[in-house]
Formats: sequence, structure tokens, C-alpha cells
Amino acid sequence: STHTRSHDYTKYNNWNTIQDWVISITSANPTLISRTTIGNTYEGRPMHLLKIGKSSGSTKPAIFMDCGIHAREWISHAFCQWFIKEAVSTYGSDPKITSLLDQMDVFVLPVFNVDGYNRMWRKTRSKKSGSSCVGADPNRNFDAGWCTLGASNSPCSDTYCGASVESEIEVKNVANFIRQNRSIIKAYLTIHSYSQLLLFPYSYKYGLAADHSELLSVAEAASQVLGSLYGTKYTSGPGATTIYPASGGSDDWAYDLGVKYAYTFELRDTGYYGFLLPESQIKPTCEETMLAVKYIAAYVQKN
Ligand code: ING
Ligand code: ZN
Repeated sequence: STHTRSHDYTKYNNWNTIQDWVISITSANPTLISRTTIGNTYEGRPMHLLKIGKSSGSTKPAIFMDCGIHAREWISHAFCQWFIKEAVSTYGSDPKITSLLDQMDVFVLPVFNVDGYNRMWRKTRSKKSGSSCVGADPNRNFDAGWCTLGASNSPCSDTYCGASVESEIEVKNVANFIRQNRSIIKAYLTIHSYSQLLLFPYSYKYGLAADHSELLSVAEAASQVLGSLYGTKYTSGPGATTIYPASGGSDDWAYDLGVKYAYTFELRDTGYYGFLLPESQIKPTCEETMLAVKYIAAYVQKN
């Protein structure tokens, strides 16, 4: 079987359930999935990373995707689980997925900010001496114009940039993995919610990325495909002018490292439910997002 019978992809699963599923879906699909741990979180939980792809004997180009940088954006975590299920269950029948997984590997980090998950919480859970406030914003902690624009020096702020670049161990673990694999990683996708946006660099400055017009046209086409299923409207553009200026974000950091196709998804909705998107919307949200992710992946594969 391709996946664990008992796993419910249309529920917001807690960390224990996700961790059991990560292990069982890997052992059920040994030819398509392999699992590593990129390190532990602040509180000591393992950061499981799954590599999805058909083994070819040689090193393949890859896409890196993470979910759950921000703990309360639960539709994000649900999407990574959905993506892995779809990838393994449609390999061999869906020509796009089959070709993608034959030629490339997709590294999926299903839960980035494990410690913060299952709370209405955004940040990590690291403790700082001299402050009673907990955590830093992992998406302000990357080395991309760190703590200049749209980030706070105050440990109590929800956009606290942290004590230094990569002070958060979860950020350091991800950054180390991507640095070590920079020669094979062609795209970086990071899944957030909410606002229905497809963002790309830059967010830490107003200047346009060198690849702006290509990034925009791919984003617009991906948004169009996404909307073709249920009519969901997405807006695409550089972070700074499309959502707000914000430094220390993961997509900007990956882009400046040399990962050209760096995108931040902001999934449903536009604010009616916000972070508390009902479980009834998990399936349609994941189905439409799959179309956009598959579009970008196919584009990256041929370029
Ligand atoms: N939005 C992102 C945030 O971290 C973002 C927007 C994207 C900022 C890319 C910086 C870089 O604020 C959410 N919802 O978290
Ligand atoms: Zn977020």
C-alpha cells in the first residue's frame, strides 16, 4: 500500500500523529521515500525530512519544500502531508508526478517549527535569559537583511528576529541542509497561511530580484492553474510590495544563496477564518495548491 490506512489527511493532525505517519509512510514506500533527520528542535524533537523520488543511482536535482515555519498556520502542515500522499499514490499513473520523481527528488520538511505546533502560536519556543517572553520568529531569523525591515528587536514581539542570524536551532538546521545541498537544490518552496498569495524575492528590500520577470511569470501561471479548480483568487509578486517588507525570510535567503525558484505560498483564506481555517477546507485547499506546486515543479524540471 502507498500510505498508512489510518492517517486522515483531511484533519489537522497533532505532532505525535504526524511523526508516526512520517515513519510509517516511509516504510510503506521504500522505493520512493527515504527519511533523514536534519537535527533536533530547541526542545529536542527530531526534524524529520523526507526525500521523495525514484532512486536512480546518481544524484538528482532537487526541490526543497517546508511546511509549518509558523506553528499556527495549520493548513500549511496539512499541505505537506497531502503532497507526500499524492506524490506516492499517483506515481506511475500521473505522468507529471512520475516524470518529476523519476528526474528529481523533492525534499519535504513536514513540520519546521515542531515545538510551537498545536498552539495558536507563531514563533519558536526558545528561551532567552533576561526576558520572560518565549521564542523568535523563524521567518525573521534567516540571513537576509537580518532584522532591518519589518522585524523587531524585542523578544516579546511576534516578529522578533532572534538574538543573531540563525540563533534558532530549527533555522540553523534547515539553512545547514540547504547550504550543504545547494548544488542540487533548484527550487525552494515554503508554505504559510493565510492571504492567498504567491510571493517571491525580495521581502527584505524593495529592489527587484535579478530574475524578477521569470519569477513573476511562473507565479502568475501557477496562480492561474491554482484558480482553475475552485476559482480561488491568488495575487503574486515580490514580498515587500505584495504583502509587507520583512527581513530575515527563508525565501530571500535561499534566493541569495543561489536557489533561483524561491517562493512563499500564503494559502487560504483571505481573513474570514484566518489561521482557523475549517477542516472542511483542507481537501479543496490542498487539491488546488497541488496544481500550483506541480506547475512550478514541472517548470523547474524543464529549466
Ligand atoms: N507571512 C510571511 C511572514 O513571515 C513573508 C510573509 C514571506 C515574510 C516571505 C518574509 C518573507 O510574515 C506569514 N503569514 O507568516
Ligand atoms: Zn507564516
